[in-house]
Amino acid sequence: MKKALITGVTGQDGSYLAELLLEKGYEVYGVMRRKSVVNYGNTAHIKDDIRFIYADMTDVTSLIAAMRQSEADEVYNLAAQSFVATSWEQPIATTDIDALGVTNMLEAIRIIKPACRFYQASTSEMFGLVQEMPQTESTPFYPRSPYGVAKLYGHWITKNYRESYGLHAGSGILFNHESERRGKEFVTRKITAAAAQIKLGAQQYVELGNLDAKRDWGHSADYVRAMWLMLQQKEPDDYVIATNETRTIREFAERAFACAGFDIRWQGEGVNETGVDARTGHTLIKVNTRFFRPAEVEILLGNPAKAETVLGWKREISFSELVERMVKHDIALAERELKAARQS
Ligand code: NAP
Ligand code: F7E
Repeated sequence: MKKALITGVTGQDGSYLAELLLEKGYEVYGVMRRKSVVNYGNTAHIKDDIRFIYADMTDVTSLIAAMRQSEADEVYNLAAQSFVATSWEQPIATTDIDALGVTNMLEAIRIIKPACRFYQASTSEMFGLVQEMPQTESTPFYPRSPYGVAKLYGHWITKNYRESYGLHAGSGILFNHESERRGKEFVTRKITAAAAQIKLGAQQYVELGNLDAKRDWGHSADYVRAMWLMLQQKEPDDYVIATNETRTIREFAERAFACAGFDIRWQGEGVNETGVDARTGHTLIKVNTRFFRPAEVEILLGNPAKAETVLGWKREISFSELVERMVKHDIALAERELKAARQS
């Protein structure tokens, strides 16, 4: 039985990856941070199948202990301060976790079990101010946030340990991927949760930032398969995982609100732009500059040709299915929450 250690197991990707590895018969160990109230996050439904180890990416001693305890054959380093907007508010913590944390994990592997295979969660945010379209493994990097800069360090240190020590270490350069388990601060989930609340009359409108930004969105369940495939290859390497489709935030909102039964029409321009329901005339979307970023990544579009050819990876969940699944899930969740509130 293979043993895997997942950092960030309680997050969106960690939970889908844990499910996948459990299905494949792995013994799954998950790194969890100590909190004042125990919270299994997205792994609550499989918590009894995961062997949790308390550790923190900023504490190498705890990662060495996690390696010693798990004797992992594969480590998936998914832990991160992953919200780009927060990286301007907490640049040092973001750097400690997302940059130095990677070296901490690599050192723990090098000291305890150098034969262990290592996956690093790199990101399309490293392309930032994009230098070519679409982005591939050879596109030059130009990060635009403390998060992007920290992740670029993680990317390079992974490559460096591969070349210096011969570790089986590789990075997945993953473009945005969402799901029913996405954190509610990210724009997709913020929109689908709001559409559900508005449908049930629990909220009037949602405020968003830059509607013109374009993203290449896939589903997390598809993307964790690529992580696993990467560690099954004889030679370690870096791969872009993306859909080769890009859409604006405006388009995502139109689609999500349509799934909830609304028909969004846009009025006004810039910070005065609003999304109005054509049937009722109600304003459902407003722009608030509070959600603008100090520097923006205007467009991302990834070409996954290498992953498709070498790994045989293919995404299975389309953009429209992704949005529909998220909206349906959030409507059902909102209904349950409203019912519980009425009963209490
Ligand atoms: P997520 O839902 O925000 O999960 C992040 C995880 O990291 C959580 O389990 C969190 O634990 C853990 N964590 C944070 N700080 C930690 C620390 N100091 N020590 C140990 N654990 C810590 O993120 P995700 O969307 O699943 O993304 C997974 C990884 O892929 C991240 O590295 C992210 O940067 C990267 N990535 C994501 C995307 C995307 O579109 N989703 C794209 C490219 C790359 P708590 O529960 O304690 O907070
Ligand atoms: O923003 C714009 C915002 O926060 C997407 C992380 O998983 O993917 C994610 O980072 C876009 C940006 O994700 C709002 O300005 C407009 O242009 O959903 P997001 P992100 O910053 O792309 C990458 C690949 C990662 O690696 C990260 O870990 O949407 N936007 N209005 C808004 N964004 C938010 N959050 N909220 C708004 O109201």
